[in-house]
Amino acid sequence: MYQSRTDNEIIKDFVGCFKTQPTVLIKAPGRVNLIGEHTDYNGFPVLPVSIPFVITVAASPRPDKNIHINNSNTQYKSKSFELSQNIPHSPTGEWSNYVKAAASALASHPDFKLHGMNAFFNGDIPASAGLSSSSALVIASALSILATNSRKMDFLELAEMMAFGEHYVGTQGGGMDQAICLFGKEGYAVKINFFPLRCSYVKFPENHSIVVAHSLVRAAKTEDALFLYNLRPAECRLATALINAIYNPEPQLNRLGNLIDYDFFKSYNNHEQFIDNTFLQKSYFLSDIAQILGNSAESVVQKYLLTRDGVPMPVPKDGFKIPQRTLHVLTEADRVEKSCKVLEKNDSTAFGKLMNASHNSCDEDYSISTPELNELVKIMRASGAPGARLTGAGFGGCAIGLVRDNDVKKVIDSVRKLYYNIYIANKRPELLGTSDSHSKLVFSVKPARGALIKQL
Ligand code: NG1
Repeated sequence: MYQSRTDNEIIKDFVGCFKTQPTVLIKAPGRVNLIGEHTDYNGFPVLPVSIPFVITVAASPRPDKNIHINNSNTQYKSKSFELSQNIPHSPTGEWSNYVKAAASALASHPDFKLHGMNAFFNGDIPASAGLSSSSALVIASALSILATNSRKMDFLELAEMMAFGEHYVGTQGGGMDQAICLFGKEGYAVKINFFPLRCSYVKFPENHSIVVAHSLVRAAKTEDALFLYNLRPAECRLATALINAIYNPEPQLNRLGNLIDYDFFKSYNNHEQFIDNTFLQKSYFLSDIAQILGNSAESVVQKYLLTRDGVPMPVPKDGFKIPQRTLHVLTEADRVEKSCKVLEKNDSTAFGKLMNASHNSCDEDYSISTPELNELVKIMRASGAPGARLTGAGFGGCAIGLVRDNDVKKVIDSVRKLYYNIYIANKRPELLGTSDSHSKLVFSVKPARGALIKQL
């Protein structure tokens, strides 16, 4: 996406396209995750904020079951499809898949008999940047379908439904992005807990902003990063299965987040001790896992390592890094809880330290950082950010810095000079040609409101 247009321009575009007036205008924001990376699908909390970049949709009902979608960005071709529970996928990477994800999920609701809509989309959230443009598109689509059908849905139920619904596009992510898109609040971070979904508000530090800088490495989860991303939930599923086999708890764990309810886990003094005593290898091959689980390698693949299409995921050549991944998830969950406590005291210094520790854990234990993201956080910290880290799935995309308002200009200037003009110009000059001006690559935001539904 990435195109700034006023609401009136979007409404005019809609009229030009569909020769009728829209009845509703929907806005769904992107997000930055302050802390709690890759914890959501493990059932541990996250702490994101909505940002003032949105997908806007103008839409009107149709009497039939067809959904017609157009986009102000001509790169995203117009498309029509019929609303049903089993909408055929467009080729991987096509924007219409995100609209179809929302449409298929809503069409599966037993109480809904939905008709179609005409919808015109515009977005100014940088894509493939870890700023959740994809989930904003899913939520914007879902809200448009609901509003043009005069249907209301509880936001918690909708967020959970769309978190699962987005798996339609092939990712096996958690529920953070859909929930923050609906529950974002100006001036606040949202602590989101899962299974079941719950949201509570934590005040963002006074006189601070978030500087967001794109590393220029695309993190398109429909391309290479899709495999890398899905491997992480898979490693966590394997970790859970190994823990179940080793401790044989009653009942069995569904996910790593269940650990905190079990005495065997509480009996350890710290997470490192639990990891050292539980996982005797640094890296696990399929054959190792199969042996511990008492299964064949083939059945491990079938149970834990299939993609959306039922195809086995490629197995990493150096094995699954189960202890490192588990350590990240457990320590990151603690950092989220500590962050909420220090933010309640408006202690941005302590929060910055937790952000820094989170980045290091994402880099060293979860292996989702890149040299470019590491350089960006180094520059942000050195130029005055009390904390800086990658945000979102990783493997490219954006880094964020927590920055005092008075230092925002200094940090942005440093990133422009030291990152884009020196580091990237020297090390990855091929990336410079691919993007917009620096003003769109590095900017500051404050926590913004969540999704908006406006009847016209
Ligand atoms: P992004 O950064 O939007 O790709 C992904 C997942 C989240 C969460 C984060 C990592 C989706 C839609 N989003 O976000 O659920 O797991 O990675 O914390 O899969």
